[in-house]
Amino acid sequence: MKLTTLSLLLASSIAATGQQRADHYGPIGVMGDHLHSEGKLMVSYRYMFMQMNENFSGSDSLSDSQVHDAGFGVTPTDMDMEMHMFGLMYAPSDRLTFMAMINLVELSMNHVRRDGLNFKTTSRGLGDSSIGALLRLDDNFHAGLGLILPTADIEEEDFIPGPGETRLPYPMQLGSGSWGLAPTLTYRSFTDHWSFGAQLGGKFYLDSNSQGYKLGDRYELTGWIAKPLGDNFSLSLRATLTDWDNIEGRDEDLLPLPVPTARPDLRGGTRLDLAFGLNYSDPNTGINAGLEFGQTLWQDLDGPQLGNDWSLTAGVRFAF
Ligand SMILES: [Cu+2]
Repeated sequence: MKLTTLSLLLASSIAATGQQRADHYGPIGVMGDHLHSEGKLMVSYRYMFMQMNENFSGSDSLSDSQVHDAGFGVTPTDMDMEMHMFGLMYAPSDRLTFMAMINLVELSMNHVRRDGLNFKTTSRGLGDSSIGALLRLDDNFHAGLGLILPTADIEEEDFIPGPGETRLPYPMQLGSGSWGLAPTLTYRSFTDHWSFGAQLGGKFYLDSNSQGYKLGDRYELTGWIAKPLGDNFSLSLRATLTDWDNIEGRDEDLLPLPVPTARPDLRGGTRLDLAFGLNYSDPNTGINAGLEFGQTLWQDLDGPQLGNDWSLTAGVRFAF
C-alpha cells in the first residue's frame, strides 16, 4: 500500500516535469527547449540537411525559364545545406543553464544559364557560433538570450563561368558576419500521456559586417505536441512559422551578377513548416537521440528566390 502511494507520487512528479521521459527534451530541431538541474553538463551533436528545389515569387513557384524571363541571365535551380552543430550546456543552478554552440556549414548550389549551361558553386567551413543562457521563469516558462558571434567566413569565393573566381552571392556565404542577439521564450507542459511545447524566437543582427551589409531580422514561432511511447521513445509533431527580412546594404565586393541570389532585396520571406519527430532516451546512461523530418507546406518569398523543400535533423544529446 505504502509502496503504491510512493510510486504514484513518483509517477505524478515525473509526469509534471517529464524528467525521465523521452519527450522531456523537445524535438531535436529545437534549440534551447530545456534547462538542466544544478551541476548537470550536456554535450550534443546535431546533423542537419536542408534541400531547396524550386524558385518562388510570392507564393507561386517559378520554372527556370520564368526566372530567366524575369530578367536574370542565370537562375539557381537547387541548393543543399548541411550543418554539423556541436553544443554544450551547463547548469550552475536549477534556474540557470548556460549554452554554447559551434557550427560547420557546407553549401552547394546548382545553376542554369539562359543558354543552357549548368554550373555549381560550393562553400564550406565554420559558421556563426553562439553563447547564451536560459533562465527558468516558472514551471512552464523559460527565457533565453543568445549572443551570435560572427565566426563564419563571409568572403567565400568560387569559380563562376564568365567572371571566373569571384565572391559568391549572399546565400552561399557561411554566416552573417555580424554580432547579433537571439532571444527566446519557451513554454513546456507535461501530462501523463502527452507533452506540449512552444517557442517564440528572434535573431537580430546589431551592426553591418566588414563587407558593408547586415542580414535581415528573423522571427520564428514553433509549437509541438509529443507523445511518449513506452519508457524510451516519444513521437512529436511540430509546426513552425518563420519570417525573415531582406538584407540591408550590399556586399561591396560582390559583382552585379545577373542572378537573383546577388540581390539583397530578394532575400526576405515567410514560410510554414511541419515536422515529424522521434526521440529515444535512456535514463540510465543519460543518452537521448532524436530524428526530425520537416516539410515546407507554404512559403511567400521576395523572389525569384529558392524556396525550402524538406529538411532532416538527426542528433544525440548526452547529459551527465
Ligand atoms: Cu541540454
